Amino acid sequence: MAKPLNVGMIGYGFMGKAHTNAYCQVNHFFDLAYRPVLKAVCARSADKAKPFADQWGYESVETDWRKLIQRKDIDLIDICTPNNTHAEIAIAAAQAGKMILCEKPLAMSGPEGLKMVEAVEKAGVANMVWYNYRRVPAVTLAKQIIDQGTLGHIFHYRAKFLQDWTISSQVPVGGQALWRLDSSVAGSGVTGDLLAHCIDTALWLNGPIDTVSGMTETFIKERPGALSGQPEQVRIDDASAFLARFANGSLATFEATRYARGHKALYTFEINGENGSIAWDLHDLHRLQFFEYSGDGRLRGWRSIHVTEKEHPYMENWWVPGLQIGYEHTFIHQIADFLRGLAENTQPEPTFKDALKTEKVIDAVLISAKTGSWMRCE
Ligand code: SOE
Repeated sequence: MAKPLNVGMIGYGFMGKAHTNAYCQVNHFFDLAYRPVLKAVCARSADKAKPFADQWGYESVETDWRKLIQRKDIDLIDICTPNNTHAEIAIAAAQAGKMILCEKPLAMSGPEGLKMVEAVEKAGVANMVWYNYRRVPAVTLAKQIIDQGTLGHIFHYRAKFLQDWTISSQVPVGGQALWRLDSSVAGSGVTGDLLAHCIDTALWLNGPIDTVSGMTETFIKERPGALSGQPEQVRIDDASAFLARFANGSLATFEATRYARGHKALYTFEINGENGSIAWDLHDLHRLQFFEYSGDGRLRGWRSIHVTEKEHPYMENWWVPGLQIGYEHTFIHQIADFLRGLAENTQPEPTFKDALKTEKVIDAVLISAKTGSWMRCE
């Protein structure tokens, strides 16, 4: 019988659902020593938290996160709140001795992220950041292929995350739904929101980034304020692109925008090595494109691997070969790995310390975009 692990979730939005769904599903599909129990959900307004608790099966509701983290019956705090609240909550939760799962990006900046890393390390509590795309089976397969050296020396890394939901100048800034457009809450725009994913995956697949040269743009400089009703200045970056040099010598380009008409969440990456290449696309997430330069030249070509076989990462826990899984499963995989780590006394990645590396790249990109200089990521 799996041991209960009592979860206190702070926040109830899009990520609150994705994480809660993972807690509900994980023990049905993975054989684990721990079982998440939905103890409490916390939101400032009980009117919002109560229906969420009822719908998802949380046993109780809190309206003050400080009270939640002091509760003796809570083992793990899951932070699903906007970016500007992550640090304060995580540091207090670590001091209260709770395990912490935190939504991405870790923090508003590298220095803030460092304080979070110090707090969890001092408290010795298990911690992880929800960079969920690492746990798409096709992306994990890419990691396995790279780690076994199949691509040989890596020359290029190319990543994009394209959306189109802020093209209208009437999309307001701020408030509950649109905090991502408010720099005081989000920190940055697409750099911290979308490029954070691309950077996390890239650091995982291709190692550290040494230097970056970035550019950002805010296309719509004033928007209606969701709360004030008045025009407000927009301070986030709407689009962001940077060049990078990895420590392994490879050259990279990264791009993210919310102004790529026609694209909703087109996260793609491609890696080119001396013996092969890999490409992946979130809109077709169960496929990995793979080119291997070997064998009979007449038969060489890109293959599209349908990542649904029992041999593929995570897939033996799901349906029969050929049947796909999707976005929500990446969160289930992440919590499965976390629970396995608890049982085995290992710390699955990305930890706060891993996610801090992404913050440092983000900071360097934003400074570079302001100064026009190449920046080191340290
Ligand atoms: C933004 O639209 C967003 O929801 C990000 O915040 C998520 O992290 C990304 O996975 C999908 O897009």
